[in-house]
Amino acid sequence: MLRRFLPLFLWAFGSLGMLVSSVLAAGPGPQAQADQFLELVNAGWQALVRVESQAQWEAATDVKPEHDAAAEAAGKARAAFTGNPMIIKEARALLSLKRQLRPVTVRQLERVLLNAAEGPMTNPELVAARIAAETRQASTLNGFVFRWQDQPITPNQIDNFLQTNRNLALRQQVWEVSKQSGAALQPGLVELRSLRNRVAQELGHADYFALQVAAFGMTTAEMVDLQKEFMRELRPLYLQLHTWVKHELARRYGEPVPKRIPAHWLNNRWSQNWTGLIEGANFDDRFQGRSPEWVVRAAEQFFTSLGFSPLPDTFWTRSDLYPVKPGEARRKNTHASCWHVDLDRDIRSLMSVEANWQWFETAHHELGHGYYFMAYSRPGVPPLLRTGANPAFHEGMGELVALACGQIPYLKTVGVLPADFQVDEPTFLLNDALANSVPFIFWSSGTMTHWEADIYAHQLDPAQWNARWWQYVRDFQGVEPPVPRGPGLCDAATKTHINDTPCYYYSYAIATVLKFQLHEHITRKLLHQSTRASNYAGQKAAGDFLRTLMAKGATEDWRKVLRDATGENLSTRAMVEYYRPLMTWLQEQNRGRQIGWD
Ligand code: X8Z
Ligand code: ZN
Repeated sequence: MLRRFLPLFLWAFGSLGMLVSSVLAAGPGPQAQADQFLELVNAGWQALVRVESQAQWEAATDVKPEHDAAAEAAGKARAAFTGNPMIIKEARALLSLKRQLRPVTVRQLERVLLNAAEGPMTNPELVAARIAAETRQASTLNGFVFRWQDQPITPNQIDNFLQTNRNLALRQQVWEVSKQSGAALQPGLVELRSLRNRVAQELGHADYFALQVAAFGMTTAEMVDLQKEFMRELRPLYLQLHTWVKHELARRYGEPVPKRIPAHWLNNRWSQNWTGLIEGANFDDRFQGRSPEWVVRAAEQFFTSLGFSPLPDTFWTRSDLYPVKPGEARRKNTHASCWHVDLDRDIRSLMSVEANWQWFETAHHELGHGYYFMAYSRPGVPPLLRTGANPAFHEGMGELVALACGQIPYLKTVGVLPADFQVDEPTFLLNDALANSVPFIFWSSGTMTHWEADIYAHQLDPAQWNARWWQYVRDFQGVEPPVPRGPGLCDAATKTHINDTPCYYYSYAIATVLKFQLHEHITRKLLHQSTRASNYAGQKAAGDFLRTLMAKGATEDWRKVLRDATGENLSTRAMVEYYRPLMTWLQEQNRGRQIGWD
């Protein structure tokens, strides 16, 4: 195994030794020293990311012990370079002279330290233990087989069942099946909580949550406060939606109106998106007769019609886009993702696309990442800064495209809806708010962010994890489990990101807020269209705007990127404005009903 990495190691450490000794011997000024140092670190970073991503790709698309072992070895190889004490020392020394350095140099040096903090080789045993535990957890997650009535059932089958079946007793069974993986994942998560925190503390971060929010230039308290602010500003709309939905579902299931919504009444395993509630806005049957391949090609076409180039050929030959075929023994990760394997043109997506609405939106979201990768993979952006302005910008691009591809005039252009399709504005807006945006904020800013802050930053005892999880689901989302969930379960861990993308989920909340700001700017200022009935197809001005924003990568502060693009700071203003007609409609519908659950 190590033979595979040996040439890379020899090159990286040989160069590093020579470089550090030359920098330490009083030589050129700080900028020239930094340029020389960063030339080496950028090259090493790109080479090692490629090797590690390739190994992780194999482990995620074909779960096998030998692939886990290779991913673990590659993770250690990367950390041996990025977390090397010589690199940390040099980056710190140069940053102490930051006033003499160009801003883009400072940004790269700060990134070097953030990367180092993920695997600081000042404590090699700790880093090795973390990488091994991460690999084991990924393997348990990716290889988990859910079972219902003694038969395996895939996540797609669970989702499709909850989307279509109206029998509450069966829904409850399937909902409980969807929680099976939590108990299997809890021991690994307990171990990882401690290892991730200790790794982050090695370079002086308070805990792993603090390390992740440092990529936004924020503290944990600032990030949690921002999420609370989102919820404060959107609460009136959420309470109206919640009230309308519980009355609607009580009618559907012939049950009394509850205070909080039982989780198995909703179609999503975590109640994060409230889909399938509005008859006139269910587009699943519009995909009958179409293939999964058509769905992914349609997502590419969204971008080419805006003037972007087609995806590289290797996207189509190397991606893993469709469910494992029946009878095939291979197990793969079933959550959608997009990968920038070589920080250049090797872009791949891992999905399980079927021809339905959910995968149509998800495929657009994933290609949002893919086109962001391509936009900043250019000579002007050093590999260390080939990432989003912050992680939420990456997700925001995916979410913006998912929003744009769901607008009725666009769907008519691409043939998903017939030209004479009619839907009235409240119905469209109601479905959009429920399925894509408003309950999602109370899940992402509320339950996910607060629970992860509790376990990482506030050291919540594992005996309390499940109770705290459901307390947040009740308090933030107004949802409750159909049956009590005991402390031996770990329902949070059934969510992919809790395991493999920790302390990240607030990025999706920010992305949701951001998508409305970008969408409003594009539709009003550039396309002179209605924000609620727009059509991006063929609009090069929208493509140019997005390309300019994305091509920056992480070379500028995200606050400046946002202000330069839209003229305003991060704000729920555009989101509240988008749903304003819906708020009026809901207040009318809910007249005389008790609003909210308290
Ligand atoms: O995980 C995703 C993407 C991949 S970055 C499919 N999303 C979040 C989720 O599914 O929980 C998109 C929005 C929320
Ligand atoms: Zn994403």
